[in-house]
Amino acid sequence: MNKSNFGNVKAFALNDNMNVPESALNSLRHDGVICIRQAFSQRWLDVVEKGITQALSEASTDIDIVKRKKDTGSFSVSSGAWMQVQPIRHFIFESHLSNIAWLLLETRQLVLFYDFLLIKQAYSDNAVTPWHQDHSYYPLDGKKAINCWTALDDIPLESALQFSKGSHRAATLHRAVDFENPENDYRHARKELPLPPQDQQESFATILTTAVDAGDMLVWYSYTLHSAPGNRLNRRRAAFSVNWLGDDIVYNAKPSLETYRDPGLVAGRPIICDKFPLVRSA
Ligand SMILES: O=C(O)CCC(=O)C(=O)O
Repeated sequence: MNKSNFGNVKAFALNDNMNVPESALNSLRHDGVICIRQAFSQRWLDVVEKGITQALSEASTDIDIVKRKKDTGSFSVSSGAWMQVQPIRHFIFESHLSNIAWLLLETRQLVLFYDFLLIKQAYSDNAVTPWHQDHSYYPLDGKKAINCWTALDDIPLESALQFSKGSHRAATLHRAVDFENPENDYRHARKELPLPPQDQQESFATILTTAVDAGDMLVWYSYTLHSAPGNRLNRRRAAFSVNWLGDDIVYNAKPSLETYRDPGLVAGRPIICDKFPLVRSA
């Protein structure tokens, strides 16, 4: 593989207030992604693991387990487990996570959008995450949306996420692709939007990546293009992410999954409701 256009995601440590330095925000604005080393201690990771056990034993109502052709390992995704699973609520509402999201979103209102669990089991080699923008899946206008993705296992470069540096700054919104089978047309996709580029050597000037340890957190904007390989390791590769919205976000009623909508939402209005609660305001 030609690695000439690869660089490292900039990494930061928490300060004494369990928050990130101003320089982290500057890098996020510029690159569209940052890494916070050891954002969560083992104590918090244990809380998430307890939540995963409950979510996978069918407490979570929005869960999919998929095995790709030729893989021995499956991959599982679950969204919005916080609504049913107490340890997930505990992590989201009681840890320092929302303080970090508050600072990085530069907002006067912080809204919890959804949590997302992604487990690629050992030898799920073909469980590739195609290049995509998270925003393509959202019926939302506005730019203040971030994904706070915490590694639950040590993830070496060969299984690590990759980001197109600065791609959040282009105004382009791409079409949603199918995570479960990237070769299928995604049923909720907006066909009027362009497909995201998949040829990374040709399409991206610089790809940022980094190996992570359990407890490290990547943060990126919903417009940042990113992808990940399948998991060729002989062990699980899992991550838990929490997606937050800021004060410029309004509902646009465009087609999307049930996960991202609620019957009471009105086009052009903020999305705050029981399903997408306001967590903090200035
Ligand atoms: O962890 C991964 O492989 C992909 C995560 C991702 O792309 C996402 O949560 O949007």
